[in-house]
Amino acid sequence: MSDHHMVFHTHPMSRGRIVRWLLEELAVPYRTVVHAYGQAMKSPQYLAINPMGKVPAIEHRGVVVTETAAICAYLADAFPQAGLAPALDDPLRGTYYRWLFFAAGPVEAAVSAKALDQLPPAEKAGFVGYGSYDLAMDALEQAAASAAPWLLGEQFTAADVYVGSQVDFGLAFKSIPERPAFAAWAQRLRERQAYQRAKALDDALVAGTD
Ligand SMILES: N[C@@H](CCC(=O)N[C@@H](CS)C(=O)NCC(=O)O)C(=O)O
Repeated sequence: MSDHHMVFHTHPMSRGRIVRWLLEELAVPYRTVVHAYGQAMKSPQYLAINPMGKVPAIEHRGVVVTETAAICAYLADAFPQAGLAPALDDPLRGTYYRWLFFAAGPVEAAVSAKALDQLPPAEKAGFVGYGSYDLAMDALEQAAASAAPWLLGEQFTAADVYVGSQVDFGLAFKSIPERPAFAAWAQRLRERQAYQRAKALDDALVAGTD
C-alpha cells in the first residue's frame, strides 16, 4: 500500500464521526479500520499508532495524526483543492484557528466537566481555561451566531465540521444548552450531503449492517 493511502481508525460511536464527515467532505478514498472499545483499542499494535489507545486516528503519507481537531486541520491542509481551510495568507486563518482551538480546548473541557459533575468552584474561574461552563457556552454561542452561513462567512471549512460537531453532538446529548443560534447553525450543518453520507456510514456500522 502506498504512503498516500489513507487509513482511518475509528469506532462508529466516537469522535471518529467528526473525522468521517471531514473525509466525506473531501471526497477522497480511505480505508476504515474499526477498533472495538476495551482491550482491542489498547492492543500493542494500536498503541503503536495512538499511545492514548483512543480513536480517531489517521495514517496518511507515512504519518500518524491523532486528536480530532488536529486531524481535521491536517486533512483540510493536505487536500487544499477541497477548499476546507482558508489560505495561509488569508487573515481569516486567525478566525479559523481561534474557533478550532477554542472548541478542542475550553469547550471540550467544560462540557466534560459538566457531564461528570466536576465543574470547579466559581472563585477558580480565573484559573480554569474555560472560566466557567456558562462563559464557555456564551462564547460558543457567539461563534454560532456569527456563522453566516459558516464560521468564516461564505467559505465552509474544517472549523465548521469540528466546532459544529461539538454543537451538533451537544444538542443531541443535551450537554450544551438549547439556544437559537446553536439550533440554526446545526440545522445548516445537518443539511450538508457529506454530513448525511458520513452519518449513514457510521449508523450502518452501529447497526451491524456493514
Ligand atoms: N482528545 C481526543 C479524544 C479521543 C477520545 O477520547 N476518544 C474516545 C471515543 S470518543 C475513545 O477512544 N475512548 C476509548 C478509550 O479511551 O478507551 C480527540 O479529540 O480525538
